[in-house]
Amino acid sequence: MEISSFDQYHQVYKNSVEDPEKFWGDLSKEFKWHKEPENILQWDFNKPEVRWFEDGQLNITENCLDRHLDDKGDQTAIIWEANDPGEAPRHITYRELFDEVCRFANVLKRNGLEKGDRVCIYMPMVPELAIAVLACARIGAVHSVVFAGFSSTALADRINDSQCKMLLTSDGSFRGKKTIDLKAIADEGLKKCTSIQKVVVLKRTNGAVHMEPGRDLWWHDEMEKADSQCDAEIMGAEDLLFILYTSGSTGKPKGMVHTCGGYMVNVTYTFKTVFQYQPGEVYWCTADIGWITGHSYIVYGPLSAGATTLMFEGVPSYPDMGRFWEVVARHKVNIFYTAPTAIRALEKADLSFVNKHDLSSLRVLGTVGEPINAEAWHWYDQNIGKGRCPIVDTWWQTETGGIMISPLAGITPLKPTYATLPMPGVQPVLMDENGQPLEKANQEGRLCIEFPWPSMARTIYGNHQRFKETYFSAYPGYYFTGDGCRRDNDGFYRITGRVDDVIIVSGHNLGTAEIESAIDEHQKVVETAVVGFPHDIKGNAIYAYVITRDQIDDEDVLRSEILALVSETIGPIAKPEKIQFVPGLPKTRSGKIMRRILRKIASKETENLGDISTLLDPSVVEEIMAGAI
Ligand code: 7RM
Repeated sequence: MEISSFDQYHQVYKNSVEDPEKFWGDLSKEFKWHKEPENILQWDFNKPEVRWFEDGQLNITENCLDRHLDDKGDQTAIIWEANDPGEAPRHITYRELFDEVCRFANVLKRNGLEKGDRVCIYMPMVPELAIAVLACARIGAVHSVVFAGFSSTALADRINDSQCKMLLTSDGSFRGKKTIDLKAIADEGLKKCTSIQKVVVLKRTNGAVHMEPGRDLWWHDEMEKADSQCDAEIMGAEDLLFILYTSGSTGKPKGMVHTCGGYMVNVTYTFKTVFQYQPGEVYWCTADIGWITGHSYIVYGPLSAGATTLMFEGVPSYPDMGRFWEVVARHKVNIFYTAPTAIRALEKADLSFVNKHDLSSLRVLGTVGEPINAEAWHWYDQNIGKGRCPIVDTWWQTETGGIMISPLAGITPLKPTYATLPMPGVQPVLMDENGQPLEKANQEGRLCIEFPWPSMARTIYGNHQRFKETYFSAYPGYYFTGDGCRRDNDGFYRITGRVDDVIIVSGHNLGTAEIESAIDEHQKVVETAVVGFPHDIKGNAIYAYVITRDQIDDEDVLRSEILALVSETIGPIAKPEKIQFVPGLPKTRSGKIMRRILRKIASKETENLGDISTLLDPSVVEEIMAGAI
């Protein structure tokens, strides 16, 4: 079952798809269950309905905490690195984490929470956020983490959608040079919420906050009163573990529902297998816990695997562009997992920010979140991995819960920009426009999955119909990912981007990612986003927003060089009609470009841009609008 060679991967993969129930059933045996599952899988993609390990009973926190206490009680579970490099890091052992989680679980219980109640968590990246998540899971309350950079409206919408009973937040948060008054934002949001009965507030910045009598409680006061003995609630494998909101194309966020047993088995297995985690290694995923990557690969996967997981409160650019590398050196990080957007931002900075830090501890690098362009891949490989660390380009989604297509570190041959091969148990299919599976090599289509896997989302909270329409209706009998994908001669998969990002120019389908990669090859270009806009003759034309490395002397010269490059690499059909040089792009925190906004600017429909409060930096929108052509 262990995979340590490429041949073994093929063998395990083959077994896993020939008998998925045996494959996942065997994997489930290494966990602590109160009742071991016998009923491995029920499914029907037409309803859709998927149930894994249904008669199994467990608590995921016993797997993340209790079961490590005997042999790893004194091992560091979480290393915490503060926003400010001057503030001392924290090292929390498995035993300490266990105690804190149990105590906070008692706080939740004493304040009236029961199994099945929803809890909204709106907190900075401090260990207490992980503790809050695990404490909810301990008592069977369903957590809904909302990224602490989101606005009061975004917070209120999410609280209301799932009728959360409690909010966990902090007085404020530190992000780079900024201090954010999180509690004030939460209070603003709560004016629109009636379901919240209690708010527990962690002190982080020591800023002045309003405490609503009868509703608001201090975290530290509550913890003082709490006992550190808290038996885990016994959960059915299909009971809800968490809801996580992901933005939908309509603007109304979808509350993706994940359940206990399958999620646990899947994220633990993928964590160990993809990164080839070795006992004692320090693993760092730079994502925020407000994103699925943080849920699966900062908290649940690593802790269930007994790993040491690093949590970072800050941003890559503070106090300077070398912060990530300084943290790698300081904590001797072995495995480093980040997003292409971060790599491209750091690539812009002077190499001295990299080279003054000792990165020799690194063994494996990873990326997630969007297609990585070849240039960023090579920069990461050469300058961070020094040509000796495999890069795992992991493709997956909030909806899939865990990694689906990815190299296994040191095992799968790498091919830049390719997520390579499916994980054992994952059965990808490429579809043509008519819903026919593409069987041959070297074809591009829409990526679907034809068989359930344990960590898949079970529904959209309160809206099963939307779940069915979004994921199971385009290709009946298949899960549709929404991504375009190419499979090459070796059977390797390359994700080409969201299919709703495809631009049809004079009847030709052009993937935005392909055009963007071509433009990014220009040495003066750092990053590009392209969108379509209506054109009288071509139907659509291409509008490119380009970030350059330095100030440009002659924009028109660079424009013609870019056009020549696109012509050469893709063909004249893909040449942008307009090229605008911009200081930044409208991105979500996880690095996804909000093309919806760029499309509106390109087609000069800027009256109603929709909600832009979930952007990393909403101010770039103004700047782009000011320079629009
Ligand atoms: C984990 C996460 C999901 C979407 C997905 C893709 C894109 C993610 C990659 C990728 C190319 C990758 N969850 N995506 N990983 N595209 N290569 N390695 O990102 O729900 O926030 O986003 O992200 O389009 O559908 S997510």
